[in-house]
Formats: sequence, C-alpha cells, structure tokens
Amino acid sequence: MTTLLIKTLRDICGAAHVLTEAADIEPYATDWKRTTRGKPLCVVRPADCQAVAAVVKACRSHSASIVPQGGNTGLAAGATPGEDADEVVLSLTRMKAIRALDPVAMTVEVEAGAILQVVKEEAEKHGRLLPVSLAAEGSATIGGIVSTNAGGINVLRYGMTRALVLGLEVVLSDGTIVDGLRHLRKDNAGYDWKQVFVGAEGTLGIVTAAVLRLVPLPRETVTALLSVADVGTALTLFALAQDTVGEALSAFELISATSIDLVERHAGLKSPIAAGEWYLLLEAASSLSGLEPAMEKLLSDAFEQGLALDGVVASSRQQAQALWELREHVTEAEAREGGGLKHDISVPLGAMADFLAEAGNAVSEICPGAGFNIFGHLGDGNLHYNVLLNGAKNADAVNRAVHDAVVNHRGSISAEHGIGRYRLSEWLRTKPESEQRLSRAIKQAIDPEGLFNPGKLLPKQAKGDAV
Ligand code: 2HG
Ligand code: ZN
Repeated sequence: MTTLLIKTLRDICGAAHVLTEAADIEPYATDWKRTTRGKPLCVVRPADCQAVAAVVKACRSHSASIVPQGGNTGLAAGATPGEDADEVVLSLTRMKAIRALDPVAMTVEVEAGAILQVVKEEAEKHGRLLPVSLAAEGSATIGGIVSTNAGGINVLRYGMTRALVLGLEVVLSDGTIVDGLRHLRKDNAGYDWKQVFVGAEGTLGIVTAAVLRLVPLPRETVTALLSVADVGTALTLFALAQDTVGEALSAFELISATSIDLVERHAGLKSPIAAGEWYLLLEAASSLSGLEPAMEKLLSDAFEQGLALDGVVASSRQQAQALWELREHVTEAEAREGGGLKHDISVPLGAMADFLAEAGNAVSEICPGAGFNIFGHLGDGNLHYNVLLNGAKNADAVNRAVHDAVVNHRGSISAEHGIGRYRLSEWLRTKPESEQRLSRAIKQAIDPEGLFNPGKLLPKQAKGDAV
C-alpha cells in the first residue's frame, strides 16, 4: 500500500520531490522550536494546484493524512506531522509565483509558497505595502500566514492577515479545486467561506493561492523607544500616542527589561536608553509628512507628565532599524537562553495590569525560580508571556496557571500563533463546549474523514469516526 502510494506521488510530483530518506525529511518533521517532532511517511512538493489536488486524491484513496506546510516557522507546531507514520507532509514551497500585482486596485495574487518578504519587496517596487510584519517574514509563506491568520507588529493599524484576504484558492479533501481568487473589495454573494480557511491551520483544506489587499507604502516612518516604570503607565502612554499621532500609529510594542537583558547578552545588541521595568517601541507611518514633530511632541508630553523615564526618537533609518532589532531578536535570544515556556495570550487592555499581577503571582507560587520573558503587541492586548523555567519540571502546572488567569479576564490562550499541537490540550480545557461544538461542526462539514492535519486544532479522530 505504502509503496504504491509513494510511486503514485512520484508520478505526480516527480521523484526528486517525494522525500523518503530520514535526513531529507528531518527539516519538515521538526518544528521551529525543535521541541516537537513527527514521523511522516514522506514529504511531497507539488509544483502546482493540479498536482496538489492529485496528491490529495492519492493520499485519500490510500488512507494517508496530509499535513500542509509552508515556511515551517510556526510556534504552535501546527505544521509538524504526528507520530503515526501515515501522514504525508505536503510542502507548498515550490509554488511561489507572484501572479499579478495591481497597484491601482491595490491587490496582489500570489501562490501559497511565496515568501512573505519577497511579496513585500515586490509590492514596494510599486509603491505599495503588504502590511504583515513579523520577525519570521524572511521564511514565512503566504499560505502559512493565511492558514494561521498571522498577526505581527502592524495589526494595530492594519488588522490580522484575515483583514487582507480578498480571495482564496483551496483544494478540498475530495480533490476539488475551489477557485475563489476574486480581486474584489466587496463581495456579499453568500457566506464568506474563505474566512473559514483563514486561521484553520490547514485542517479544512489546502490554501494554494490568495488575493491579498495592499495599502499605500508610507513615505515617512518614525520610530521611538521609551522606558517606563509599569504597564499601567504604558497604557496611559498608549492613549497619549493615539491622541498625538492618531491613526498613523502602526506599532505599539511592550518589551520587558528581562527581554532586553536577554537580547543584550545573546545578540550583542545594546539599548540606547536608560532602563525601566518595561520598554515601549512605537512606530508611526504615513503617506503624508509631519510625523516627526508629532512623535517629538509625544515624547516631550510623556516626559512632562512623568510617564517616560527615558526615550529616544530614531533620527535615521539605521537607528530605527537598530531599535527594531532589539525587539526582533527576543525570540532567538530566549532560545539561546535555553528556551521559554511560551504563551501567546490576549486580554482586554483594561484587564492587562490585573492579568499580569495574577499570572505572575500564580506562576511564582508554583515555580519560585521562574523568570519572565514578557514582550509583545501591547496595543493589540497581546503579550508573549514566556516563562523561563530555569530547569523546573512543572511546565503543565505553569501553563494552566497562566491560562486560568487569561480565562478569568475573558482573554484568549492563543492571540496570534494558533492552537496547533502545542496548545490543543489547553484549548480543550478552556474553550467553552458550545464553541468547541461549532468548531467540530465546521470540520465535519468540510473534512469529514479527517484527512487534513489530524491532531491540530481539534483532537485526532479515529479513521472513519465522526469528529
Ligand atoms: C513575536 O511577536 C512573535 O516576536 C514570537 O510572535 C513570539 O517568541 C515568541 O514567543
Ligand atoms: Zn507576536
């Protein structure tokens, strides 16, 4: 059976694009953090949508499941295969054409395997911006950011990836190719089915191409770094920033002193301002000029009102880049420190300070030696509340304590990274049953046999069983 499936897949994709050797499979079988591993039957790399459909049909008829994978940069092990050797990793990395970019209509049609940064660079050549910005953008793919509804640092201004998706092409579990690649801003003709595939983590079908919305490329960008004493003050500053730079505010990031310390020790970078318990990295961007005086005013108001301890406005692109590097290296610095127990939480902004106090007390009680590498997208109410366990073994109890505090404040246990394999047990524990039932109903309607990405987002179903 297996040999026959491999042969069929080779006929579809070409022998060079069906990987069966352990060493070739390894990069696709391990997640970015290198903490979750799977044992797939093989890795296939189809060249186009028709080949994807043929792979799907072949796998289905041989009762093999499919794990779609893009740049494999996810942090929830959503693209990592499981332990049973009946899963085929379907890598979309060969499908990377930018099919059409229309600077007037401000749309781009692109295949799933295109690298986010490459598409952004192409848009920039036309004076347009694809406003999804994340540290992994040099490897993350369009299919991946759509399938995880990726967030990043500009959600504050432009929304999550979902807000940018105008059309999708998807392959369903029976091999049907659904061509919904419309370049329309307005389309109310029936259910907006494409949104069900956005953030579905590849559990409903395979996204093979997308039409995304672009925005005008800002001509002026101003970046500032401030230090503050506490999160309450950071939020007062957030309100001030909205009043001063208004809708131009495109990023409002919080970085703890611990995170800056990690980056200084592991990435060889240096903060240019005096320390506080917390740092804020702000950016404003506009097609019009006059941003710099607005940002300068924000800083002088912040000092006058005793909100900021220290601060700097970048005076050049290089300086702005250097400030962003402090933020972008936190994940890598944490990995070098030995890794953190990651949480990707969101709570209503008004509850953020209480959440931090509650979660901090609970974690310190369970794990007195724990450190806290907390950073993230404060403007979105989303923090990466990563706990440095320093060798302690009670990760599960810490996980539960953090998520209980999240639930107490009506927050989310996954603001932008998804559920994947990593957060499934906590999703089952914390998500209300009525919402779990809705999720199962969607899976049952679109992928009733559980062909796609088993064990991600929902528990793996036994072959032939309903979800
Ligand atoms: C970020 O905001 C990413 O930098 C990664 O979402 C978060 O490493 C993390 O926990
Ligand atoms: Zn993030």
